[in-house]
Amino acid sequence: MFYHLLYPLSQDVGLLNIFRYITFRSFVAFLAATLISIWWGKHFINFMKRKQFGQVVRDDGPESHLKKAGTPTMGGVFILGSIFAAILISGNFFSIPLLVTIGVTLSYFILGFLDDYLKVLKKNTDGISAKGKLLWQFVTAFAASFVLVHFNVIDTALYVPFVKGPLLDLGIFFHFFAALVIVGSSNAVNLTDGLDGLAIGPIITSAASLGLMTYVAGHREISGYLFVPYVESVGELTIFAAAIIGAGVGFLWYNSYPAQIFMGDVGSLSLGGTLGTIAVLTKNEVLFVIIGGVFVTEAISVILQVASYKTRKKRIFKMAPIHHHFELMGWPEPKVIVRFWIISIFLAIFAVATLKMR
Ligand code: 57M
Repeated sequence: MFYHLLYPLSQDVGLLNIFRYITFRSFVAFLAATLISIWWGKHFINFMKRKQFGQVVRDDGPESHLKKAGTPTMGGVFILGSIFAAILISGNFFSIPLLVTIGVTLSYFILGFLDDYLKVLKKNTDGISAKGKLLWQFVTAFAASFVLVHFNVIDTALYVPFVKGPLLDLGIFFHFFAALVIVGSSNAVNLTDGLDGLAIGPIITSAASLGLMTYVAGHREISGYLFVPYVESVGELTIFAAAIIGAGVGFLWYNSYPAQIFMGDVGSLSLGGTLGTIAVLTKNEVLFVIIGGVFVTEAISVILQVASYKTRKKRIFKMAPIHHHFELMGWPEPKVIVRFWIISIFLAIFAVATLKMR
């Protein structure tokens, strides 16, 4: 809004020229998202408590989780609400990358909201069927990929870390690849969201790392200097990433152990989809496996556990996803959480460092 309303006035009021800069608008988005989410979070938690809309906890999980029953959930409502408010304040809505990323985020937000609504408010613990969720996610991801390629925002080439230029052109298969990244990221974040603050920590580090990638990819000179593919107006996603960090910090204010609220599928599915979409838009799908390494490890632990149990009737981990395995090994919940945060910080820093290793 400020960009569209105030920047044009910069002819007369020179100071308003500052709204031209992505760095300034990203700082405004970060600050706005942080303040809005801290303020909104307090009221949302009280509302969910008054309505007694609390988490239903399955009894087949770790013993320590049973006391979490009734904790308010669906915190993703105010996380994404704060993000969208911050983007409304700072974003340039003439950017196709921004509009497409908002579209994917909104679609997954609605999916997660409906799933949580059925589980938490309607006490129908199953929510939307797994097949129904996957169909919704893939249709959204395919649509986003086709729009981006159709409008020549991105090409269908595959880029990998440490290699200058495209590795190969995926052609029509790029849409399946891009959809797999977006849907996989959404579900991996969803699986990770099983301990207080465990998902939002790596979401913040991933948004910081990807946010830097969007700034570089959207800048003609810097992208050329670093041999990074230039993507027109993808720099507007730096504002989106800054808003995610701000709203994430605001959410963590309440979700830190012992959590006063969980983000719900409305938060994990949408934020995971957003990160995957940003990775596709900056041609960093493979690097995102490193950036989101905690999410990838959690998802792989489930795949391995289910495959092992189905083929050998034996478990590899005490319980999957892997955060439960460490809990059952006797690690206190806060220790599992902070150690996963430390790993995600290192992965994000390493991913940024690869920009110079091409
Ligand atoms: C998403 N949801 C948490 C909360 C959060 C195939 C199988 C691996 C699926 C998986 C599953 O059900 N995943 C669903 C994880 C749940 O959190 C809610 O869900 C939202 C995220 N989608 O926002 O609303 C529980 O997680 C805990 N929690 C916190 N703090 C937080 O900040 O403590 C969440 C956020 C909450 C709360 O207890 O109730 C979840 O764990 O369900 N299934 C599992 O993850 C189960 N694993 C399992 O069955 N493993 C099997 C096989 C299938 C691999 C095995 O190892 O043999 C575990 N989860 C549960 N019970 N609930 C263990 C059993």
